[in-house]
Amino acid sequence: MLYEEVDIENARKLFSGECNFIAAALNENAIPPEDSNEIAFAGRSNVGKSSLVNALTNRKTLARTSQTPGRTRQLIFFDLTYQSRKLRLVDLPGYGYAKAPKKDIHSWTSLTVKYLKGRPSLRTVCLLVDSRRGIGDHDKTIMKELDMAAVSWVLVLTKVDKLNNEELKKVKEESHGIISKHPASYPEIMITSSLKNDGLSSLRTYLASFA
Ligand SMILES: Nc1nc2c(ncn2[C@@H]2O[C@H](COP(=O)(O)OP(=O)(O)OP(=O)(O)O)[C@@H](O)[C@H]2O)c(=O)[nH]1
Ligand SMILES: [Mg+2]
Repeated sequence: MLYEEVDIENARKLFSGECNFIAAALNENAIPPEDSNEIAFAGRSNVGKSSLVNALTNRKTLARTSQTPGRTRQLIFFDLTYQSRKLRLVDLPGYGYAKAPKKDIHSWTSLTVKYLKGRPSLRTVCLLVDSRRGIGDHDKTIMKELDMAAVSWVLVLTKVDKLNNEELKKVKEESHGIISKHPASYPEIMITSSLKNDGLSSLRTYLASFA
């Protein structure tokens, strides 16, 4: 096997290995100790964070999903284990959904922001953007915050099953133009559909490199 094939196979094994719920944190005290490398899933409410965690791990009901924005209210920690390799996945509450919406980052839960900025075991943040909407102002604010906190992140476009080729090309170009200005961003964009399982193997392979 080529090196690349070995990486893909190892990632597949890790993500289909054991996956255990560790904690649901509503306050700082409930955040588990930093005993493994972590990957967090961030983005607007309803963008598909919980669905992506389920699709990556091939489990339909691991993380709770909903058609109504604001489903995930806590920081949810899951541990993936395969042989001696471990990776912790963190499903975050979404931003941009509030009865009285504020445009700035303060409308996101302060616990989430505190977590993202002060977690040395956090290896990277998957920043999810709905491919139909493209990158919005709120996403740009988060990108700047992550850059300033020197937390690396990767842009993940979601729900690409809803786009035709032309629309996909356009959002990819626009997104590349934006992320290229951000020093903490991974230079490649992950193009995904949790519904159709598109792009999941590449994303798993990238994330498994942090295990
Ligand atoms: N067509 C399509 N729909 C999707 C996809 N991923 C998620 N959805 C739908 O989008 C809605 C929101 O999904 P969630 O995974 O709950 O979104 P979330 O980002 O976790 O939302 P919050 O927890 O509220 O922040 C659900 O109705 C999902 O079925 C996808 O790849 N394609
Ligand atoms: Mg959710």
